[in-house]
Amino acid sequence: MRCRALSLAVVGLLVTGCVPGAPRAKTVKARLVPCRRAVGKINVDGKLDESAWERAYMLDDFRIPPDGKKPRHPSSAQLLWDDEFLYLGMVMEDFDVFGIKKERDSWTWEDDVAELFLKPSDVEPAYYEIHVTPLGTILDLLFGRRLAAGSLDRWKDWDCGAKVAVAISGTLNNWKDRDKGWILEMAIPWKAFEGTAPKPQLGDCWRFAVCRYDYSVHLEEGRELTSSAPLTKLDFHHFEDYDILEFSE
Ligand SMILES: [Ca+2]
Ligand SMILES: [Ca+2]
Repeated sequence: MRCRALSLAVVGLLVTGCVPGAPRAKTVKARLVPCRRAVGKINVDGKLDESAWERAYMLDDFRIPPDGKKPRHPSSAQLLWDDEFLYLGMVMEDFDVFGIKKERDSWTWEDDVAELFLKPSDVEPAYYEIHVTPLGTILDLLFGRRLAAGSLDRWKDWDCGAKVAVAISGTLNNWKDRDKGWILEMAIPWKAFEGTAPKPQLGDCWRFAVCRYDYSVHLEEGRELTSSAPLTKLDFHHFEDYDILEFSE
């Protein structure tokens, strides 16, 4: 959907009027985040060392909803795009990297997990959720409408077709030592969205959030849930609070 706001090149501003697919009269306040074009090839290998990543906007202010408290284990996320793929790179500090699920579309949120939410339109109710664990296990969901329209099982037929690579710095599933964290590199083909969302054009906007479940013996409460978007509820599906990703040069 077209991004309606003008003069939105300044990152991090609270902007009014940039509403994916919404009538012009409707106003929202959301942060506009540029999704810059990937220049050169990205090898999906778990190393964010391609020059393309250097120009990607860095989201490094993950917070714990709904209070916005700073997490013990910080994260950063970067998004890029080209004609074929949407790319996500994430660096997650984690003293206790944990992941045991191996089956696709299993309950990945019971492991450490990185989650990408994408909502291409404010008019259409459909949105997407893609999880990746430290084992590279994927859960991908296309929701026709928010959760009350059915359990997760209803939406998990969708296959995002992503290329995924994970790199762990530490020892997976050994809680007795202290790990450093893990990195996710992912490329999601635009063809995965065919039928529900047109491939974005320059200037289009999608709502999005990058989120995380992090389990750790080093955390007093045993887990930490964080989001790149300023969620006013502890609910990663509260897309009204997502930031807005603008597909830019
Ligand atoms: Ca790479
Ligand atoms: Ca963890």
